[in-house]
Amino acid sequence: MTGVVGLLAGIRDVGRDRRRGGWSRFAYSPAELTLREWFLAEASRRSMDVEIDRNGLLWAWRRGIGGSLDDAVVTGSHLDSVPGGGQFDGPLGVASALTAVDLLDARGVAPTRPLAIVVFPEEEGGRFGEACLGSRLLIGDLHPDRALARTDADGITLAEALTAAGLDPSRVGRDDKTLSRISTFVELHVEQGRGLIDLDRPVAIGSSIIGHGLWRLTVTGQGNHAGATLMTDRRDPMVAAAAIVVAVRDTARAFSGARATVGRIQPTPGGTNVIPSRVDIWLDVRHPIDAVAEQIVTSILERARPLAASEGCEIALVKESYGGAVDFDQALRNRLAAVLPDAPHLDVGAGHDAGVLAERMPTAMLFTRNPTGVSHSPEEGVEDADAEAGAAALADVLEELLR
Ligand code: HGY
Ligand code: MN
Ligand code: MN
Repeated sequence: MTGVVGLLAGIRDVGRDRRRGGWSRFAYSPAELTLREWFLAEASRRSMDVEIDRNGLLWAWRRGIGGSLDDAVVTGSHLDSVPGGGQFDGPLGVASALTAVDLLDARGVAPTRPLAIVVFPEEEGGRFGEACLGSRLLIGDLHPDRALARTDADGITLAEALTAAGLDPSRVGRDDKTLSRISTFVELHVEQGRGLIDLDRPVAIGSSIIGHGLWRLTVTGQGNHAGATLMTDRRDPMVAAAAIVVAVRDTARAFSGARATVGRIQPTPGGTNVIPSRVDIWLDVRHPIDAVAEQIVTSILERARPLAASEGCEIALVKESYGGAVDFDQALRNRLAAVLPDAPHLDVGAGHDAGVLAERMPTAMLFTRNPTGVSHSPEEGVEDADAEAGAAALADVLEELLR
């Protein structure tokens, strides 16, 4: 097998998660480090100059005339995953970018401008809790000290993970030199909804991304013994947390277009025969309008406080990460539409590094049909023919942008 399907087949067993099912490829974990090496090897095989920048982003360059790296057209995506995720969220964009380079070579396209593929670390925030960490460090949207101090579930900091991966944490931060090289960024990604199924098309162009925030809500009560503590003597944060999770769902239902999810809940200490002393709930709240996303969280807090109080518990809320709503550059979208006239335009509910870079340069997205419409799950899928169609569409777009 060649093309996208062949490339993805070559990494299919990297990071399989036997406990959860699906794939768990956390940033700078052995699985993702293996994928990073895979990418660098595949790019080198295509005579691309590879480098790892100060923020841990991987770059593969086809230099322009005279070896120039300026005014570059850049494509790429991420390799890290959510816990127990699918195999296409991220890697499909990277494999499609490598295949698009092959297609441009086969067409004899000899661009005068540089072409690059970039791989962003920690797009999911699955290990350190900051979504789009790599791209946000690149543009200076995330302070290095905050990022480096973030810890994973084992208490390992990003600084320690970077050091273990052979990178220098002291160099992390806004990188205007790298940003100045990029004139346009286009990311291909698996669609994470049903848009293309319902429209019966293989590839779409991105219109917008809704705003996406992560908050940590901590419920504090009284830790105690599960057997020796009478029901009348308890201040159980797990009971309060359960009521709050339902309130999160009810609040979101009251705001049209809102999404609110509790996918992660963590009792401390977490013993089977222990009433927890605290429970952490992570809120993933999204809305097309940033101010409304904030309003939703305020409403959740207003409901949560009395629910906690009725169990003799208290709550505290910390905003962990926020990516604003994005409308992709209209002029660039028009150029893509001219190249791909049959491609529908989709508003998407998932966050992407392209949404972060959109703050600093014209960016666009392409989406490849997912026949299940399910993502962040092993059920995420892409048909072989659609995978190759997506790479061909990306090659068409890159050829146009490189003119
Ligand atoms: O969560 C998201 O929207 C993306 O998959 N990181
Ligand atoms: Mn994802
Ligand atoms: Mn993704």
